[in-house]
Amino acid sequence: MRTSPNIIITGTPGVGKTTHCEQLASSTGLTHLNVNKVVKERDCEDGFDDELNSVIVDEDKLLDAIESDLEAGGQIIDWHACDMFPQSMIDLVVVVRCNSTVLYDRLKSRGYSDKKLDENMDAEIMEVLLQEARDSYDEEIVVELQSDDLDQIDENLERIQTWIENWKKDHSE
Ligand code: DAT
Repeated sequence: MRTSPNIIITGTPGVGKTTHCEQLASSTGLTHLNVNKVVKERDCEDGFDDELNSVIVDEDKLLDAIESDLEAGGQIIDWHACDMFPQSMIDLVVVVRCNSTVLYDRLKSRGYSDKKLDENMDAEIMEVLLQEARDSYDEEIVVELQSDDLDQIDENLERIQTWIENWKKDHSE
């Protein structure tokens, strides 16, 4: 049994996943599992999508690479998809959301191509990641948190930290 929870922080690129994960890892001692890094370091790439200018991930390889970490628990998973992780290994799914105008500016400043920018804007407006989370996990463990400004980050972090403390209390022997 895990003594520390596994949490997915998901959402459209640019909403603030990595910012949340880094701060949570430093305040809670849990591990920031940056899937982007794992994909590169553990050779989980399965080609390149030229149109989207992004790596195609071999999900089986990725799952093999992180299986022991998930079993150990205490992982904060930072990834723009959530349906590949086994339900039994996940305790909380946070879908980070962002206002379209704010998100547009963040993605533009990353130098995204028009196509990539449009696709991501559409995904956020159509709530693609929120729907994926709701389709893949029990609704009680899926939480939607807004991340337009710094105050909201603080509020979100406080909520998640409290949730982690309660989870640990509930799961201690
Ligand atoms: P993601 O990991 O979802 O791609 P990120 O954490 O890298 O997103 O954040 C993208 C940029 O936006 C980065 O420069 C930090 C900034 N940012 C994220 N959330 C924010 C917030 N709530 N308020 C202000 N800036 C934020």
